[in-house]
Amino acid sequence: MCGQPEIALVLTLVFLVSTTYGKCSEFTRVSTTQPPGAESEKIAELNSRLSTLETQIQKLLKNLNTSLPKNCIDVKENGNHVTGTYVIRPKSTPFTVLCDMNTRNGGWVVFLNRFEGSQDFYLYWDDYKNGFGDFGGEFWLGLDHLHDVTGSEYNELLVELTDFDNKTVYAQYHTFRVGNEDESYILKLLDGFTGEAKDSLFYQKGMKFSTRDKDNDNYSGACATEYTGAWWYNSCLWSNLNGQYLRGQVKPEFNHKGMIWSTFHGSTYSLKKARMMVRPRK
Ligand SMILES: [Ca+2]
Repeated sequence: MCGQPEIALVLTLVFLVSTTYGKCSEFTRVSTTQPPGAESEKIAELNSRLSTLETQIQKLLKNLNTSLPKNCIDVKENGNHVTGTYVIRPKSTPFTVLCDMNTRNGGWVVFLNRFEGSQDFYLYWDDYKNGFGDFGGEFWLGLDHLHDVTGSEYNELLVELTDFDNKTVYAQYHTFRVGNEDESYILKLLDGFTGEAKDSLFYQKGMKFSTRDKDNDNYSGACATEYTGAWWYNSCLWSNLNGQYLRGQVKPEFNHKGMIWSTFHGSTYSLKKARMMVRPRK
């Protein structure tokens, strides 16, 4: 992972400093009972070494922060071509993401991954804000991180969908941006659609995010509870990729409640796999 050599070097320097501090304090204790002389020269030498080490640590920490990649494209351009978890820093705070380095030339931050139904997705605002699941299985990255990733540079969105015949289709958007929590993570930008999955997000464009405990939709009722998901509901939906994992064709009473993308198998077919991912636009 990028940055590990620097982290190791910092840790080594921290160890050296702590050792030096230890010597200093030990020596200070001795010097209180002995007259000054060669010992004071030793203290001055140690202080000088300590000062040099502190300067080096500050420099390394500064380099460590500025050298972190901002996104998975940067990770890839740093020579990491393997899909996996990496630390990125799109804004002020670094965090870990899963980078897909294979699909459509790679460099994608994956923010939704579902493929088996083991993870419960009918969760609450704070869960969707902070993220849940794990990168080795099914997960939602979290809306704060999604805002950080999409909040400044122009990003494209890729939606990958697979049915129970293992047919995979894509919906790709040239522009995608999600607002911050004060804006209820509004689906702020969504343009430039292409793909054989057809567009089932257009109806959600400009909508705020809603969860079972926070109704921000345009419907008199609450879409999130009525359709058992969490999404940028309008009044209510053409897609519901955080809906229930219902495995293929569902009974009419589960219409719109599954993991659906209406323009691919309609609203009564719950998909096998769904992934959503973003990367900066070239
Ligand atoms: Ca409502």
